Amino acid sequence: MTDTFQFKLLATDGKARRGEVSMPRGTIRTPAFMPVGTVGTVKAMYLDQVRELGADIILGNTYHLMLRPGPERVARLGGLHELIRWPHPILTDSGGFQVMSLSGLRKLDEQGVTFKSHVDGALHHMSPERSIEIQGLLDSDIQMQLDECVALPASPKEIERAMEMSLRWAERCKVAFGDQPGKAMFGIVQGGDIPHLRVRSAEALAELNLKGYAIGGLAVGEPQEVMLDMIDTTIPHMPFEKPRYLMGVGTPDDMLKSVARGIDMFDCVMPTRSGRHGLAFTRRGRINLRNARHAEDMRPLDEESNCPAARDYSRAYLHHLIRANESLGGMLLTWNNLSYYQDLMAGIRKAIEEGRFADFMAETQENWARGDL
Ligand code: PRF
Repeated sequence: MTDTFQFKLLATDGKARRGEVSMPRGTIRTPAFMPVGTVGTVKAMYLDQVRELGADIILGNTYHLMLRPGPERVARLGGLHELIRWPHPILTDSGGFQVMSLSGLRKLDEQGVTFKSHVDGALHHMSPERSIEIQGLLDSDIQMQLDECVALPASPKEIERAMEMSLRWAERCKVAFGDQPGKAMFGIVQGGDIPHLRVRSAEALAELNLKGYAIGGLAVGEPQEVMLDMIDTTIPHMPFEKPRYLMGVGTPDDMLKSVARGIDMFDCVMPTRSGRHGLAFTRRGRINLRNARHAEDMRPLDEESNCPAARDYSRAYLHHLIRANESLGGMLLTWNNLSYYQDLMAGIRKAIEEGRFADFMAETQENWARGDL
C-alpha cells in the first residue's frame, strides 16, 4: 500500500529544489518556511492570518506543550489541531533542543533527559520513546526524533558522543513511532562542525530509511560560513528523494544560501520574536523601529507590499507603538515579518520553477544591500 505521506520533487535548479510534501492534512510547498507556534500559538498572530500569508505548516514544541497544558490533556481536548483551530499540517520538535536552551538543571544520559520545568520547577523525564508518545498525543503530522544538540564551540569528543547517542535515539524513536501511514518521523543529523562526523551521522540515519531528514546542531553560535560548509558537507550524504529540513534557521540570507545548497524546509523564531522586539524585515533589508529616526516618518515600511502592516501604517506609528510597549506594535511587525518571509519563499519557489534561482538570489541580495527606501 502506498503511504499517504509523500515527497515529490517538481523541479530542480542547480542544487535548489522545488517540491511538495503531502499528507492527509495538506500539502507543503517547498522550499517552505514554517512559522513557530511554540506553545500552540504563533505569537501575536491569528492563525487565519498565518494561513492567509501562505504558511502550509506550523511548528509546535513538545517541551512546552508537555509542561503546559500537558499532552494527555491536549489529546482529551481532541488533539493540537482541534485545540488551536489549525486543521493543516503541524510539525513538532522533539524537546531535546528546548530542554537544553530553556529548562533549569538537567541531566542527560543514554536513557534520555531529566530536567526542571521552567514553568514551575517540577522535575520531568523524557526518553526518546516518551518524546514520540507525546508527539503522538499531540497528533503531530511530522514528528522529530529526540536528539542532543551541542552548542558550538565544543570539543570533538563531546560532539561525537552527542552525535552517536542521537543516532541510537533515532533508532529507538523509529521503533516507538512504528508504521503510521500519513505521518512521518524525521531523523536529525548532528556532528557539530566536524565534517566526518556529519557524514557518519547522515549515512547512518539514511540507513534507517526514515521519511525525512533534518540537519540540526547548526546556527548554534558558529559563523554563517561554517554553517554553510556543514550543509555542503552533509547534503550529498542525505537521501535525494526525501525532504531536508534545516532546523532553527534563519535569516532571509541564511535561507537563500541554504536553498541554493538543497534545503527544503526551515523554521525560525526570527520573524516573530524580532518583530515583537521592533525589528522589521523588508525588501530593502532590516529596519529597527525603535530607532528615533522613525519618530516622525510618515512613510509605510513598504508601500508596494501586499501586507497591510507594511503598506498602511506609518513608521512613526509603529515606532510609537514599539516604544510604548503596546501589543499592537508587536502584532503589526510580526504580521509584516511573516508576510515578508512567506513572500520570499513564494519568490524562491517560482524562481526555481522557472530556472532562474541564481538571478533571483542575486537580485534579492542586491536589494537588501541597497538599504532602506
Ligand atoms: N535539534 C532539535 N531542534 C532544533 C535544533 C537541533 O539541533 C536546532 C539547531 N539549530 C534548532 N532546533 N531537535
